[in-house]
Amino acid sequence: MKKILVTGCLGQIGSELTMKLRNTYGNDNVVATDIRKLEGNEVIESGPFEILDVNDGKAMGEIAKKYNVDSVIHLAALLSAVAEAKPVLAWNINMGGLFNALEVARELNCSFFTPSSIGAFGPSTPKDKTPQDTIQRPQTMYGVTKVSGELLCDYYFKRFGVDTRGVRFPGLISYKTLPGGGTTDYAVDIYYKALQDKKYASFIGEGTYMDMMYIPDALDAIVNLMEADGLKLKHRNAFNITAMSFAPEHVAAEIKKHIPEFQMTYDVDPIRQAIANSWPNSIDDSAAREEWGFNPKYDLASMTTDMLEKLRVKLN
Ligand code: AKB
Repeated sequence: MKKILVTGCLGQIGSELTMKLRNTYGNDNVVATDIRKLEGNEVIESGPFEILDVNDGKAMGEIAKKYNVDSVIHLAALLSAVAEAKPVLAWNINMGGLFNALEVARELNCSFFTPSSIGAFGPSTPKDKTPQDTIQRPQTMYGVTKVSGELLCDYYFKRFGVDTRGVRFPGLISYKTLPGGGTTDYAVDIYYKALQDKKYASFIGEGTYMDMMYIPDALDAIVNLMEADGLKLKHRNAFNITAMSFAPEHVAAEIKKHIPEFQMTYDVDPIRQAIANSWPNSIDDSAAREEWGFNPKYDLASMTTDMLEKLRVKLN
């Protein structure tokens, strides 16, 4: 990667990935785009930025040509709970945006990354140690767009030779930018509430296991996969990756080690609970480890220590 176009640069992944890429590849070599502009935001201030609606394929192509990009990292998408509330919009943004981004990559011969998700699995998928290659019959609009996206990226590689790559992200936990509209967001909210109110009502019920990952491991995964030797990749577009699997009570217990007075209760949201119930408890990421050396650093304990330390500074 030398000149990179990022879509959705102000989202949970984009806001941190853009800064990491600029530190690695140079500020001018990472073109950040988003549908909105946030004055004073470091992503907008530190390098090239363009307003872009990913449904406008022509505008995307023009920006890519203007900066002569050789890589596209397409992040703009709606997350699972919002997608369930607005399925038509989710289809249009998640599929239309991806199609436009793939077309730009094809036309300009760019390498390409876009994330899939554990949401690409469904209730008939094996729940524990979910294999890399398995049944994918999701029953959410988010899941439908994620499976379709995986297939579309495979198609662009096989049919047009576009160097498409991707991972199935678990829930991502970060302190800089809130995720907004996901099923796994409780695992971010809980840290804020623990520090602010010493209590949290979880919208996901006790005993509901989902895969999770701290954002530094997710960012490393993107860069390492993009820099990996393409000849060693057998799966390319939908690598299972995970760093930990836990239920709400486990993260609460870990937070209590730092904030003994913290209390968690439950106020389960039936829609997000149903989505969580249809996802795996834990996925098998051995293909990513074997094919490109995926190796996350953070577990629940080290992530909790770091999250609380960083958030304390941010909230003060
Ligand atoms: C969501 O909860 O929608 C996302 C995801 C796991 O894809 N965090």
